[in-house]
Amino acid sequence: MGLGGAGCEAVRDLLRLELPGVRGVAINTDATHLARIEVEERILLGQRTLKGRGSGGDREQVRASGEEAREEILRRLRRSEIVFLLAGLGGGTGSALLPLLTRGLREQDTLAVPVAFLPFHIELESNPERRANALGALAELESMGGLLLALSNEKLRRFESLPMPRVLQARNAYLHGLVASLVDMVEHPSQLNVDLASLKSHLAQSGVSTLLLSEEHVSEPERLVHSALTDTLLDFELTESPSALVHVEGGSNLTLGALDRVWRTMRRRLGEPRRMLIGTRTHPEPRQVVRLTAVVGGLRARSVRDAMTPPLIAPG
Ligand SMILES: Nc1nc2c(ncn2[C@@H]2O[C@H](COP(=O)(O)OP(=O)(O)OP(=O)(O)O)[C@@H](O)[C@H]2O)c(=O)[nH]1
Ligand SMILES: [Mg+2]
Repeated sequence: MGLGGAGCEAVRDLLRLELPGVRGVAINTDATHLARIEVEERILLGQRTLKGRGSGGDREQVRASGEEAREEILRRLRRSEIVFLLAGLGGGTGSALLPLLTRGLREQDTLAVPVAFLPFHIELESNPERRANALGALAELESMGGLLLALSNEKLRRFESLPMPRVLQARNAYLHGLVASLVDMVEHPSQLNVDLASLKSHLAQSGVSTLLLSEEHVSEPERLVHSALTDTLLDFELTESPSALVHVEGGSNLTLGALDRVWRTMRRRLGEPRRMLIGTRTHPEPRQVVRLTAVVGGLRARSVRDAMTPPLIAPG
């Protein structure tokens, strides 16, 4: 589900990549923008008050329209097992709807995964309204706990030599990997099974959690964990009491020894998490590549604090 301009564009682009069993919903207050988003379902919000022209950064007004439309939107999503909600934070629409609908979905026991694109720091530093919208939405999401995927635009700087459309493609490919692996993990049974119910109960006991993903050669279990923790576009830092769900997927050549090294490395790198749930799945044929999907809890989005620290106008 895409919320607001950036969120809707991301959903459209994500669905151009293969994602079986996933359908797209776009919600915006901007009718012209919404008309350009080709997904299964489109919802124009706040027609009466905002006249289809977007909110121009007015989070409060969108929140009021969102409250009014909440039951109707949630009703349409009642049969979905997992809902990923995508929004660029900083504007009015995405920033208002992301916490509102995440909360609503969780109240109806749907696994809601908010994906927040955090603005560039220059936007936070140079635009007090964007900053207030983004930080307000993020603080609300953090206070709810559960899964939160915060993708900082600032981290996209690692692609700075690429043209902007290619940068967004790279971000969407990364996001596609996260969505596909979470869906895959809970949809397909495995030897040490992680189903939707066990994921939900893990999340309920874990505070704010994020999703990590990596792939490495089957002979490199330590590196698999290292890549998952460091090679991420997500913005987070560990707090005092982490927890982890660690799911490893490989071929028929994946040994118990290799699995054990993944589990132990993860445990050490997280500083002895108070709770760790393990899952594995092996395919009938041998595979050179092993995939790690981890849900790590007890986090905070790093950008919240970072963004709070620099003064709005730097001296000099
Ligand atoms: N990564 C990325 N970020 C974007 C893009 N467009 C906008 N953003 C970010 O998303 C934030 C929100 O912008 P929009 O999505 O246009 O805002 P909106 O939710 O539609 O809200 P209003 O238009 O104010 O009602 C901005 O601060 C940008 O940082 C995009 O194409 N890609
Ligand atoms: Mg907009």
